[in-house]
Amino acid sequence: MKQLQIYLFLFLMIPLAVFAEDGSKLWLRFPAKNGISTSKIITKSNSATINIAKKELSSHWFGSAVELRLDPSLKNLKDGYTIKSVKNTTVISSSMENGLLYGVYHILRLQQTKVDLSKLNITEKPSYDLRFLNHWDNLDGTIERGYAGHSLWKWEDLPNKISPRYGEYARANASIGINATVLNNVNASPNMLRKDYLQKVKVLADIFRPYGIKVYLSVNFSSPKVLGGLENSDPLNKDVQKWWKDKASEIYKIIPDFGGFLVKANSEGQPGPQDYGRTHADGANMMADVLKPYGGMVMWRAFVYSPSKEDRAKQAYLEFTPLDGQFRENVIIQIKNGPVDFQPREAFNPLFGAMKKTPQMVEFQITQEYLGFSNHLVFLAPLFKETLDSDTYADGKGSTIAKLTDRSLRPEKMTAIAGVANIGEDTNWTGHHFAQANWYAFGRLAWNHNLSSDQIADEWLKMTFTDDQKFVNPVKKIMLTSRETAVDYMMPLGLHHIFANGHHYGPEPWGNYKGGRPDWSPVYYHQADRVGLGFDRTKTGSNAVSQYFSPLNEIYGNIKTTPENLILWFHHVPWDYQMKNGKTMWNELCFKYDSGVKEVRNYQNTWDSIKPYIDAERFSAVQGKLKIQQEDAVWWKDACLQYFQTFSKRPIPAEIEKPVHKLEDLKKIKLNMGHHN
Ligand code: GCV
Repeated sequence: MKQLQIYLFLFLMIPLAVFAEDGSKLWLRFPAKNGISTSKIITKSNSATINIAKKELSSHWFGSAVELRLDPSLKNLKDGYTIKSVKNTTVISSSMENGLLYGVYHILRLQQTKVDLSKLNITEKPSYDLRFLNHWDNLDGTIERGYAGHSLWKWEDLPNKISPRYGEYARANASIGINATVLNNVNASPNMLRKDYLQKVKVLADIFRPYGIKVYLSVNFSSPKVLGGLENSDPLNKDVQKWWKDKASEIYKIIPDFGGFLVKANSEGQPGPQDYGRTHADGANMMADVLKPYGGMVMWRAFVYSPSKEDRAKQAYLEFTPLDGQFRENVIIQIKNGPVDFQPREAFNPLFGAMKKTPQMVEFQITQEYLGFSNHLVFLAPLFKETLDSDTYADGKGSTIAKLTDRSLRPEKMTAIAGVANIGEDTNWTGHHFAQANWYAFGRLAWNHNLSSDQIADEWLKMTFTDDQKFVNPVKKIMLTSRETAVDYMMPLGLHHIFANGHHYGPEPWGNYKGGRPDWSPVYYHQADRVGLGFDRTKTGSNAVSQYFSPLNEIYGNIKTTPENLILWFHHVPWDYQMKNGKTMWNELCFKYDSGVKEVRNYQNTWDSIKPYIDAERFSAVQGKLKIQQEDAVWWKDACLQYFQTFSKRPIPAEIEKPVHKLEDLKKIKLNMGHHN
């Protein structure tokens, strides 16, 4: 009897388990056809990629007949495509098979978001040739700055045991046009290039290939010495050059379409050419030369800063601009959006546009190292767009970072964009259900940087949850304001890097790690004193403003013309400085922190009100995360205002919620989240 009960129980549970809304399906919730007769699919092509396209259509497409047409005359669209309604057929054309697959995902998205499918006339050309995810995954399965569990890549099991998630990962990326992936951490283990690991990488490359995704690796500059037993890794040493040449030949024998290397060199303790008195160009070019015969490329990161007296925000520019024109054709400089490090808000990196002869690409961080990990709901499309739409004035007015990096303003060369992935082995891939939207948004913007944040949020919500406007409208509002809200409760008015040491989760504006590097201490960045708050980067200070093209150098150099959302980034502002709304800087700071907290509470109320429209499981998961976010916002506000008050000596305005924590108690919090800086 007991056994029967157990069987019955199991029997009843199975359907529930199968249909549990655990987020594992991401935005890929195309309705299943379940026996409904399939639409006609016409194509002359036959390949693994086309088979995937056909399978997606036969499983999920309810519309008219579809023709997949390879058309060499569309070469100028690269892996873009056209979609046209011709009589009763939807014709997808591209000069490349990947393009046809992207076209299929496009019409499935239109179907899912209930767009009229009868008169389609669409032309899509990607903004960037290479649309990268960068995984900071270590070979031991941990992920640097990963908040969604361990790595997807099961190096111990490979090459023999294959996780079904490798294919699901490739499919999700293809559905948004991501076509390149760097599998391992930029703090790279030399072992990544060992023969046994390359055999494992090959298995992943084989799975990703039909989805149009190429594999790249981060490499450790000291590999010849550490792995090859050479005396050094000097890029001008012939033995070192030969080692890399042989390694490239070995890699391409195993993975013929291998993409190339991503390199973090002479940065945060990583080895690099400067260890031997050589330049970044010497190092990058040596690697570029060995990859060139195979069509491979080098992405050389500009995230460098040494423990010098110079303002950290100036260093990448100082090191890289003198090297302009010295890099090989197949080198591209990969530059973080801001000059410090993925802060909630930074001025854009002045290196963009400043190297006129060298291709440059943007690196964004999708994983929320500085934005509440996978606990806070922060939709990043507005942050990405803020950078891309920034006018550098490098080639005159209108020289936005988007137009410089997609090379619409400069002679054609390869173009790329990268996002540091937020993906792990968590069932829902990204920890927070809404963090999936950041993976999605990055992919969509890499494909088309002209899309609006609104459109991306709208698509994603409809695909991931429901198209019921009673859900979409209020929740979209949360998404679109969420980044500014996080800035308000963490670091308003241009404050930056006042995070707790190491893990970067909570506030630690009092952090002053004597003996360590000054630029790893929050007090270095906020410079609070009796007079005021903020980092003077004008002529009287570090003069970082001089790295911007005119008129930005003058605009940022003048406190009156600096946008107020960056005022503490560029200026040391007196506590009583009058802001545009008439408040003193101190009072404005108080109101900003307070409004951040209030906004999160509004999000909670909104979220509670949409309960009827979505599944209980994801509803309560997000509800729980919002609760944490609200508590964290209060923590940020109480810590920062009470700490800065010890300098401002001014009262917190009466209209503002009184602090609920004591500063001494907050100073004692030490989260055990590890990490070095
Ligand atoms: C991969 C920041 C992060 C580091 C990261 C580094 C980088 O400093 O805290 O974890 O290392 O950026 O981008 O190289």
